[in-house]
Amino acid sequence: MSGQAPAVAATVEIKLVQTPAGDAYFDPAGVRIAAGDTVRWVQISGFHSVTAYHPGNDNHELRIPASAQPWDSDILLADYPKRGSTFEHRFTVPGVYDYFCKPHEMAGMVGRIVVGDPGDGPGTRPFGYAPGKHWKPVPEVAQKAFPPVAEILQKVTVHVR
Ligand SMILES: [Cu+2]
Repeated sequence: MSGQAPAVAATVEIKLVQTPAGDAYFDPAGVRIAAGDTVRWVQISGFHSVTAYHPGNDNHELRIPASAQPWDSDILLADYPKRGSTFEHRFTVPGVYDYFCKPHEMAGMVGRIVVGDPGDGPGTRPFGYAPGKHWKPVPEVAQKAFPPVAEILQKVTVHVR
């Protein structure tokens, strides 16, 4: 890769899915994008949120770059293509971003975005890396659901289901 930014920033789509059996997930669960790109989440079935792991979001563990802005879509309103079924966020700070779905975090509905190079920011650290902060821990079932950073770098897009 050259150090030059692409002339036109990309928009990458991630689906929010719930199967009739109740299985809920982001598809793809892992993506790699370039700084300046936008991710557009699209609610296909079920009701979901797209929420950054950040203390500003209900005291969750910080798992995005320290200088990046957190985001929280809250629960999206409808299935695509109805109004209120999508949410967009533009990523400008390189690093690893972990995020979750509020209704389904306990079911392991989490996702990971690598912007440019992963670096060594909060999203690359072990879960529970700062016990003194008393942040809400990432549930064990969610910890196991994140695609590894190395796999995202290798495949660019990682599907878990
Ligand atoms: Cu969900």
